[in-house]
Amino acid sequence: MARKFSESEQNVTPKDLFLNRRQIMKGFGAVAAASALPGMSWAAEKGQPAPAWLQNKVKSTVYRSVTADDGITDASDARQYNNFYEFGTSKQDPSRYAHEFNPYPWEIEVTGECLKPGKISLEDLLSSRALEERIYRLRCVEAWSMVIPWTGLELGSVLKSFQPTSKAKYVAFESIVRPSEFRGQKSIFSSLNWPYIEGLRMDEAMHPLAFLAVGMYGEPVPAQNGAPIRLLVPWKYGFKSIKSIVRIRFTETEPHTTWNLSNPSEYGFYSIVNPNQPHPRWSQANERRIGPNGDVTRIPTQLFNGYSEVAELYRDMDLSKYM
Ligand SMILES: Nc1nc2c(c(=O)[nH]1)N[C@H]1C(S)=C(S)[C@@H](COP(=O)(O)O)O[C@H]1N2
Ligand SMILES: [Mo]
Repeated sequence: MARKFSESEQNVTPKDLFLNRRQIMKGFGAVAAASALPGMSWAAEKGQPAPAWLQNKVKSTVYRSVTADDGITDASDARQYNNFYEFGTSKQDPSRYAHEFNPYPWEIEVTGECLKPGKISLEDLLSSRALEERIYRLRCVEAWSMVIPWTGLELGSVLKSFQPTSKAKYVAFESIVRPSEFRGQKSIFSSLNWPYIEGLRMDEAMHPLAFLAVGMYGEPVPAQNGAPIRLLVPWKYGFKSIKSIVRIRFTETEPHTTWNLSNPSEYGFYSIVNPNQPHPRWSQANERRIGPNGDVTRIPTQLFNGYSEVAELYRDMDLSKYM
């Protein structure tokens, strides 16, 4: 099921060439080929099909950037072993109940410290923008990880278009609340408070690695992975990578975030992947990598999940103090 990349495809755009990517990316027609592979119709089989314009947009991505050297996780694993508490707390709940969520059409509301607040449809947000592909490691705070190819946009370029003011020191993101489609939001024993909220400091959000994905494995993001648009902050624990975003809010003060509110001593605002900073209940030194062909190996966890170029963001911070 996983997309197979040729040796040359995997090697042409290593992560350290990232900042040069606009020069090197021309001419990689790799993604178009993905749509021809079998097993690519998951969204149609298991969830609500994405509208044609979105399928075409994702499939028309013609260049690639920021690859991980690591082998790519099978699409079937990335789509069936998930955390999305709106659907339930087990890893299987999101794919099992994905079909109950209909994300289309979609709108995002932008509020707070910016000159261009308002509502924007997903279609308008994407219409004037070219998508790119990023292959990112995703490291969950629970100490498992995957390597997933995403299609989408640099977060910073999207945020800039709303013209944040000088007062915008942080940006918060909110996920959808729709109990009629998310059984995890219906439960009286609700696991978390809704909406799921996450946030970044503005300079983190503007870092070129911060990404908004609308596609995964060359297809629109399936419901269980956060359709139709979700965040990826690959140097932070997975819970920062909020799914199914309906609201973006620019703020002057640090926003309250869901996991931090639910358990402040275990989940901080920064949540940087750090093998030297154990979780209060377990070590973060290693992770279970769910790799190609479903093979699971135990590998050492890297500081910043290996994305050391973000270190400059935290130059003046003692990372052992800021969880
Ligand atoms: N709205 C929302 N976003 C969420 C979550 C969630 O429960 N709800 N879980 C987070 C966690 S803990 C992880 S590890 C990743 C998992 O993403 P994946 O299922 O696409 O691999 O999504 C994150 N985003
Ligand atoms: Mo996670």
